[in-house]
Amino acid sequence: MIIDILTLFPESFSYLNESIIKRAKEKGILTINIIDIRSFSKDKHKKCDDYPFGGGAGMLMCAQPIYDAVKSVQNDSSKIVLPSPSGQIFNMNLAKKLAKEDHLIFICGHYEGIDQRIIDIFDPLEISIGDYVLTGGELASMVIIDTLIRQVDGVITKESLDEESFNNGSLEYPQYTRPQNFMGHIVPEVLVSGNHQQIFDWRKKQSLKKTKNIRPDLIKGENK
Ligand code: 6GU
Repeated sequence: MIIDILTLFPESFSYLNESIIKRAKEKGILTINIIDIRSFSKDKHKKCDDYPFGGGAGMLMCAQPIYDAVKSVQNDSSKIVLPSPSGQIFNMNLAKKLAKEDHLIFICGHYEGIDQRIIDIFDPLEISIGDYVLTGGELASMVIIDTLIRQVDGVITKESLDEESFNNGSLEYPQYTRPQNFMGHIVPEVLVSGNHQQIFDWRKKQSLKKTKNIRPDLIKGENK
């Protein structure tokens, strides 16, 4: 998979050089290119923002530099994503769909947003990562990319994916590692019993209990 990230803040993306994403790149499963939108500006001062027509707060990102940046990477198989607080809400299902794409282009908006004509011309998939407002699309892009990369074949083991929160519609059960006694807090007996059926049943029960408590909406299937 190739991911091109178009941004005015290329330095924000160092997180994508760490851990699982780093290994996916090393395995050749993933290529991430960070592209500076400013380098495409035809303005003599490389300006990329301006006041909104009709007035209102803040600045908007101009169409021209974004248009040229998209055109520099777009091909027939590209899917364009625009992280935006007014997009559809991101979830695991959407992450799994995006993980099947060959080429993703992320447009990171900043300031009060981007000129509507970019949306009209490219018809990007607008995705919000939740009901709150971030300063720009950079953090949201990283959240979306981090989530979808884990779903690409070969990035992490199938067992890890099967076990994690949301995959079976519930939150993950509590987990423990050594030592068995930490400051008087003892690991539940069943986990050291060696009885796999009992361990399985305990985990399932804990998972359901936690989900009922914290995310009852998941049990009712409201977020499917
Ligand atoms: Cl994708 N962008 C911004 N700026 N704010 C957000 C968001 C995205 N998702 C939730 N809030």
